Amino acid sequence: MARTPSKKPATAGGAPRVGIVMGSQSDWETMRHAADTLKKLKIGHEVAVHSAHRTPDRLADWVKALDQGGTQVFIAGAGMAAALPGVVAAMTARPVLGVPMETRVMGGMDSLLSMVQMPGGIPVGVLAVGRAGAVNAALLAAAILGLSDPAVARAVEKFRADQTKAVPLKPE
Ligand code: RP5
Repeated sequence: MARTPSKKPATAGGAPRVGIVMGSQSDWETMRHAADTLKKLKIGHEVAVHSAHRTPDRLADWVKALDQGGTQVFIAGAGMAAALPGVVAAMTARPVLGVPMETRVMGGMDSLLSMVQMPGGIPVGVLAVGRAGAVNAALLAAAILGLSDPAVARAVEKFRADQTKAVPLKPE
């Protein structure tokens, strides 16, 4: 699993502040936008591929290690049956944000509905299907961290202000 360098310190336990996991290498094209957004905000994070179905034991070891190390938010991207975020949420009480992947058969509606239909008691915050969801999962993770870290809150505010400035008045 690749650790992404960041100027922000890791947690006291040495774990990254945000853990990003995806069910397959094929999800990376979408999930890289979550990692890129955290990088822009200088938030330490770790990226990994673990599948709820294909590598359940490896997934459990990863979630437990990060949870015990103090990782504050998890982002999980998956498609089709899309059990990954729910399984992560079953193993940690930290906030879990889910990103449904676009799929060939149902355009991502399958991933979205699978992900959002969690039984009461084990919440997953589900974002939009695809790239917008990946970006927003990172921004929401940053907003959560920003509640107790003013530097992260300022970084989120700057991101938003820069985004506003970049919207042209007329189409170019
Ligand atoms: C899910 O199945 C993954 O999250 C991925 O979106 C989907 C298809 O996986 P691959 O067959 O492309 O590996 O578990």
